[in-house]
Parts: sequence; C-alpha cells; structure tokens
Amino acid sequence: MKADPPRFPAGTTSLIKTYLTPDLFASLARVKTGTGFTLEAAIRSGIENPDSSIGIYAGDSESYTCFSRVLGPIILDYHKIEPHQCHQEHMTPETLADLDPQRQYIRSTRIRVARNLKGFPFCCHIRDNDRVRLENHIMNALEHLTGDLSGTYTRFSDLSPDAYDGMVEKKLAFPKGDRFQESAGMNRDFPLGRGIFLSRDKEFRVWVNEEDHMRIMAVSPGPDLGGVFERLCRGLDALSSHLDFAFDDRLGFLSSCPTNIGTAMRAGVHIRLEKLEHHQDILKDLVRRHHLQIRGTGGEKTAVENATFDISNTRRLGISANQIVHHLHTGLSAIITAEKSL
Ligand code: CIR
Repeated sequence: MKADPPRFPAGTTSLIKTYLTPDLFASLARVKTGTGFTLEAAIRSGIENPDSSIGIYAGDSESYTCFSRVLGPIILDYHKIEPHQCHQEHMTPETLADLDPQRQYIRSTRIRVARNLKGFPFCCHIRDNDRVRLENHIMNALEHLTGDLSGTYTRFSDLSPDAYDGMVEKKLAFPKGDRFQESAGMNRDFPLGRGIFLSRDKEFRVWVNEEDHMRIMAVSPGPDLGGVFERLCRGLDALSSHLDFAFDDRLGFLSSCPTNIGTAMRAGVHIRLEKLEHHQDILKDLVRRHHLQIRGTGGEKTAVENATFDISNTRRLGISANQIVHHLHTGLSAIITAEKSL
C-alpha cells in the first residue's frame, strides 16, 4: 500500500516542501534508521509549522544517510554550497586585533558549536533512559576540565521552578524549546536529562540536551574575539579526548538541525550601533557582503532592542572555524568603521 504524501498547510514555503516530491516521499516513507527514526517524524515540525525555513530534523547520525535523497538537496540549497564542497577542519587559536579598544560598540562576544555523541539518538528522538545515560556520560567528561575551564554542572531537574526561572532570566540556563522544537519532540520529558555546565568565571559553558546533545560555548562580556575563540578551542580539545562526536567527512559535525552541520559553529557579538540603526540599508549591505546575519537582541526570531544587534556568521559548512572567525572579525571591523563615519 502506498503511503499518503504529507500535507503541508497552504502558505508553507519550507525547503522540505520544495524538495520532498510525492515520489521521493513514497520511496522513503517506510525507511527506518537503526534507532527507528522515520521521515514522518523528521518532517513533523515542518508540517505543523508552515513558517519553517527548512522543516526537517535529524533523529540520529544515520538520518543523514538514510534520508540523504531529500536532505542532500536541502543541505546544498540552505548552505549555498556546490556538491563537491565539503567540511573544512581547521580550528586553532590565533591572535586577532582588538576590534573595539574603547569598549564603545561590542557588548558581548559568544562562539558556540553544536556537538552530538556517536551511538545515541539525537534530541528529538532520544527517550528518557538514554537521555539520562547520555547526561551522565557528558557530566563525567566535564569533570575532567581543569584550570579556568573547570566548573559546575547543574541538572535542571535538581532546581526548584523558581531557581530554574531565575537562571533562565539571567541567561544561565536555556528555556524549553520553541514551537519548531516542540513539534519535533525535542521537549519530551523536559527538564529530565537537561542541564548546564558553567566554568567558575562563567565564560565557558556547555548546554546539555537542548537541541543537540551539547552546545559548547565560550562567552565574554567584551570584544575579545580571539580570546573567546582560544577558550572554545581549548575546551573543545579537552572534551574531545573523553567524548566521541558524531562526524561525517563530507558533512562535518552532525547536528539535529541540518542548518547547523559542518563546523556547527555560530560566532557572534551583541553590538550597539546607534547610527547604523537609522541607516539599515548600509548595515544590511555590509552584513551581506561579509557573509554575516543580523538576529534580534534575544536571538533567533526576536526583535532588535536598544540599537543592539546580534551579528553572527551565516556560513558553517564548506568553511573552516578559523575562516568563520576571520570573516566575522573583518566584517565587524568594517561595520564599526561605518558606524564611526556616520
Ligand atoms: C525551521 O525549519 O525554521 C526550524 N526547524 C528551525 C531552523 C533553524 N535552525 C535552528 O534554529 N537550529
């Protein structure tokens, strides 16, 4: 019997709707990965949220091979790469000039990478026992961090609702996932198996079991892009000797959302641009030319407040971590020069 093709609501413009032809759906409808993930589960979020940009999540590493006939074209289209382009592995600390010596523009710097562990289903598909087993495994690796990277892991399920809300407000804990993640199953059993690691100075952080098994990040209240990158490289290096990350030679680090594969890196700043706020055409042009993007002050799909823009890289596959940081540095330098000239 032929499976019914998915019904995308009117107005859906996601990439999954574009690339999942009825024939392709019919040929993949009965495919299951080794952990039992199906195409139907992968596209649920895209069906329930017509404003999805891509509308598909991976439930495990194998999703990228089992569903490659639909994921392949989506990845090329979203990441704007040619079929021969593949992941570039170069992530080593380097010295970068201070972008904002007078501390006038850049309010904070943050670089994060997503990582998932081999052998565990990804966050939209993992169930409670496995998620807690995974959390324990990650906690064990975090305990090996030393010096300025060492810190404390807090399980959200050990916090009172007020303590948890307080941490979310201070951006020290992550909230439950948005409606896209909710439809995908990412919020299942929340907050069980979720938590956050904070180094003593809170400048090295690891989110556990949010959209990916790990979101590993370095942050700074200032403009020190080189220093933040160095801390992230060091933390990641230390963790990789205890954890085996899901990786593919061509696609790079595998993530729940195919928009994050490759370096799985987002490097960005919060930057106050009082003049450029009134010349958004100039700002948008600079951002586009340097392969950057503007997000709202509170992150994806939020508004810009108080002339504070969240500016970060758009590219993460087919480009190395070092190149991403370089482009961000050059782009921010051009943006600050433009702000000063107005
Ligand atoms: C969408 O397709 O719009 C959502 N599934 C989210 C896409 C952006 N990815 C992300 O935030 N990791």
